[in-house]
Amino acid sequence: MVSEQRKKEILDAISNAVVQYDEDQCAAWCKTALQEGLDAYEATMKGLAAGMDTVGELYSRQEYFVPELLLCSDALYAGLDILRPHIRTDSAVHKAKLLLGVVEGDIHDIGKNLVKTMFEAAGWEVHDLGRDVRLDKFVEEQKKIKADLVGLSALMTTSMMAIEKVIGMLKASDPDVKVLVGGAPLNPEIATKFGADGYAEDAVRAVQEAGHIIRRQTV
Ligand code: B1M
Repeated sequence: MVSEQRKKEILDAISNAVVQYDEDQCAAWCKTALQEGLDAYEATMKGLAAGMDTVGELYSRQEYFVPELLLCSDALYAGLDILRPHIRTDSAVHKAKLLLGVVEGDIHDIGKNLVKTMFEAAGWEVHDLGRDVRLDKFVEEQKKIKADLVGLSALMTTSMMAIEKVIGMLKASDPDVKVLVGGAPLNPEIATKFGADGYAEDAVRAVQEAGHIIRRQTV
């Protein structure tokens, strides 16, 4: 079993590689994490996602700009490619369908992709519409797929407003549709105000909350 000190060293190295937009180092440290027995999900959240939090702070302080953000994202994805296949699956979870996307006007998809990874790891069938998704596309696809849950993500206060609109459109088309929302500007109060059936602040809680929503529906 790896010591706490070594674990911290590896997680910090993964995080730093994201911040320094070093794809090779990021991939190499993620491989080290697996070789030394770290949990792949913990390495994703406390290494890769933690690095992206620091990047966000640098961006806010105008030390990093959009090109750096993109390079950091590339480094994060290089690491995620290594870790993703090792994120533990929960075969006990009911095989359900999720229709997922980032709403119109918003191209931030790193968080949505982590959410997708966690749902897939938990055994869900995920229909990923991508980012900057036209609002009527969610309604159109939901009619075809009849997913158990629609997941909406928004990362900006501006694009967040589209969530309320699309929930209205989805519920007008099918009053029984269930919607889960998430993304940095949202919180449980806003989610409720927008008419969502659930809110989650991160990818793991999203899967847990999805389970609660589905169970509430079937009892
Ligand atoms: Co931009 N960006 N960005 N950006 N960017 C933010 C969001 C911002 C807060 C930065 C800032 O000003 N401090 C700010 C928004 C301000 C606001 O709210 N109004 C901002 C801005 C302004 C912009 C541009 C307008 C900049 C410009 O062009 N001048 C532009 C937007 C263009 C557009 O969308 N139309 C822009 C562009 C970009 C890049 C393309 C360069 C890049 C995105 C790359 C990509 O996603 N492919 C980028 C990035 C990387 C960021 C920051 C730095 C990091 C976002 C991120 O990936 N976080 C961000 C600052 C920050 O967040 N500190 C910022 C890591 C990720 C793991 O976390 O996405 O929160 P997150 O996801 C979490 C949870 O939120 C949750 O789970 C995830 C995993 O745990 N979650 C869900 C997310 N979706 C969920 C759905 C669920 C449940 C949980 O259920 C369905």
